[in-house]
Amino acid sequence: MGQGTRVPRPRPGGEPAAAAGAFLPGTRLDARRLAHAAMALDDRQILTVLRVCLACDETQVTWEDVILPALAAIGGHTPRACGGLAAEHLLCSCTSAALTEVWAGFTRPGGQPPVLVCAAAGEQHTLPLHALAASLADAGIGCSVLGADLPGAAIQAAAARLRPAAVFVWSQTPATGDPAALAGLAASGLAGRVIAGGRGWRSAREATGAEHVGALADAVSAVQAALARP
Ligand code: B12
Repeated sequence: MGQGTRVPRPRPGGEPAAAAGAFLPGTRLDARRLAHAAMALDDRQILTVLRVCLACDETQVTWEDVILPALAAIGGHTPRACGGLAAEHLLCSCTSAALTEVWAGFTRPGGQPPVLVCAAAGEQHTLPLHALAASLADAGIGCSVLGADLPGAAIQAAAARLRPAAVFVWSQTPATGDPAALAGLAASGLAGRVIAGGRGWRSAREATGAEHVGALADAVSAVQAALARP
């Protein structure tokens, strides 16, 4: 997709509106369909549910109303010995793929400074990065997703090359929420606005020079604010 805000795309496979409407995008029914498809290890069905939801609603709606409940159901309550681990991994890989379809098809508008999105050193939880990148595409903002497990020095090196307006760093658990990495990045002056997201930064909220955001919409707003800064 080119520049400008993202518009809902045609339903995959050109399926009849009535059949696609049975998914009721934006409702908990989609979350249940997603969780059931994951438990059945049915990757086609997982992708279909996700693609229809993402085509009909903004990413934030699909993320919060469909994907997060399904992740909580699969990742939180299913005994891993009963196949839950494979279901969780399949759900994650399909979710990454579907969200990537949204952001990878979007070209950064000419004149927009770079925005970097990555996970902290040791961090393998990357779904929020894809959710943010897709939401930024919805808002007409392009970004580079640097992915999982990025040491502070590597983030700084990327920032030195690209001189982004903002760098978003995700930490899911305290094991990867090292305040020194955030502080070093902010102090380098290379990263523009440093935005920290995820539960892992809970113990690192003070004196890092980073802005902490608690929700997807807040992360999008923080990036927008960074881009609006002269
Ligand atoms: C998917 C998943 C994985 C996948 C990740 C795949 C991927 N590509 O991302 C894999 C299998 C790799 C994985 C690995 C591990 N995981 Co894991 N994982 C999960 C799971 C199911 C979902 C995580 C997720 O993406 N949640 C979505 C996030 C965003 O939800 P949230 O944190 O609730 O979000 C809150 C806010 O952050 C905010 N928010 C929501 N969305 C967004 C988006 C943005 C941009 C922002 C700013 C905010 C925001 O709102 C929410 C409410 O406040 C959770 C359990 C669960 N139900 O959450 C466990 C969980 C996070 N994992 C856990 C663990 C222990 C691990 C492993 C250590 C397991 C192991 N023994 O190997 C490893 C660690 C790997 C590593 N080094 O990072 C624990 C963490 C416990 C802790 N507090 O430390 C959890 C909670 C499971 C559990 N109950 O024990 N995991």
